[in-house]
Amino acid sequence: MTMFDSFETVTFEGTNSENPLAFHHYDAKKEVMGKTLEEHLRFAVAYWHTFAWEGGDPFGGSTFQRDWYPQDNMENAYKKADAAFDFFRVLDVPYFCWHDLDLRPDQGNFAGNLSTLDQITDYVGEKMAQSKTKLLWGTANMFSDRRWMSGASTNPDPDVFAFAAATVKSCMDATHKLGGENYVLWGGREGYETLLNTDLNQELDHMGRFLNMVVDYKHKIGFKGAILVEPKPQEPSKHQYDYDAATCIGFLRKYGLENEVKLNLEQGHAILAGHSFEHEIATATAEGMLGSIDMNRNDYQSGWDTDQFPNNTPEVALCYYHILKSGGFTTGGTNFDAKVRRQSLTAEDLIAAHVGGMDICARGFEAAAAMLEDGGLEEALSERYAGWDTPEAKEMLGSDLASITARVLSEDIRPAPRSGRQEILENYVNRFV
Ligand code: XLS
Ligand code: NI
Ligand code: NI
Repeated sequence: MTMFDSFETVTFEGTNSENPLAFHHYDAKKEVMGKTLEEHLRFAVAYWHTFAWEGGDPFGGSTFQRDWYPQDNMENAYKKADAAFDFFRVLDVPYFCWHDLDLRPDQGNFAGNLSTLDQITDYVGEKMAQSKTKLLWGTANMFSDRRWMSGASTNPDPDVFAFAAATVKSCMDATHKLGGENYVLWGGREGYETLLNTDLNQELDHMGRFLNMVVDYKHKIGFKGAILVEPKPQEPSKHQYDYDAATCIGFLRKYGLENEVKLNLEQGHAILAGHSFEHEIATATAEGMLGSIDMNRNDYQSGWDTDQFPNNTPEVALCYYHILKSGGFTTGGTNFDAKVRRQSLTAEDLIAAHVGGMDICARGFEAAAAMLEDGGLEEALSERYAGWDTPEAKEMLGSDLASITARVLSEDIRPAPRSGRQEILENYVNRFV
């Protein structure tokens, strides 16, 4: 018995259906640009928000009271896994993601953590064998326990670095064992509270060295998935080193990892960094470094990482536009790093939240595909940069300031400003969303 077993598997019923637990837009088997929506979008459920988060906030504790609480013992960890796989059945979702700590409680020492992770991932592996749901990515929670309060790989204490190395190794092994398609590192506490007690340079060097060890280990065990880092500017640390996509790309280059590590980008983190999600995605795709996405949304007024389910088609459409334009996901997918609000207590709330998120993504994705097939934005782009197709323009990039100056004088070059046509392009996008 789980809280989800009275629910049938959610099916596509189309936009005329009034059933709140049906897909109105996400038709998993529908073909768009040569692949089904299921194959394009590669949806994943986040174990932490959907099963491990108890509905607490800074002013109050658990509101959800699931029957696998308290989450401090292995018996309830197994119960939670039963519920999770029943939930995956209801959603018919192709993927899920976890942190080690979502699957089983911390044992307070590494040997205990290792053996309980082994036990629970054996169990999860058996569940996966009976289910269609696969592992999109695994990761280590190196931010909740107090041992991580001053960072993991960037901790001033080498013992914490060692504990972090052992923890990541165990989580990579577990991800590999379960056939995971990526391994993610999000550095929630890889940053600082105050520069008064922080040696920035040393911490960044340690983080670069650590990530190199992760990549070496990936090759050693023959893990074929991608290693991904997840940018976020702040929260829980006041400042996080992996601030945004551009910062991460610079970091990866500095430590020689640009061909080994890609990015897992999250909508809410983009907003916290003062960007739009499509800015982050376009920055990564421009460098061929987009790995996967954590789809959610922030409350635009609160300034926190509120991890709500997406519900804005135009925003989502532009994100998938850049993903599709770059060729779509390979190892990555759309993970709902999103949670229901703490008053949303029921099984129905949890299911409906995911159904709505999947529908919004499908709508946005189809709009993106239609825009790309129409080609209007690409045409406008090539027209805007057409001047650079001329031989003189190309030659200039290989020349120097003095010769360019001579040409400006001899040809009496006087630039004629041209419209950027922003509103016309915005109107164009609005025809599709
Ligand atoms: C937190 C992050 C986290 C990562 C995985 O803000 O989004 O959930 O995705 O550690
Ligand atoms: Ni987040
Ligand atoms: Ni995330």
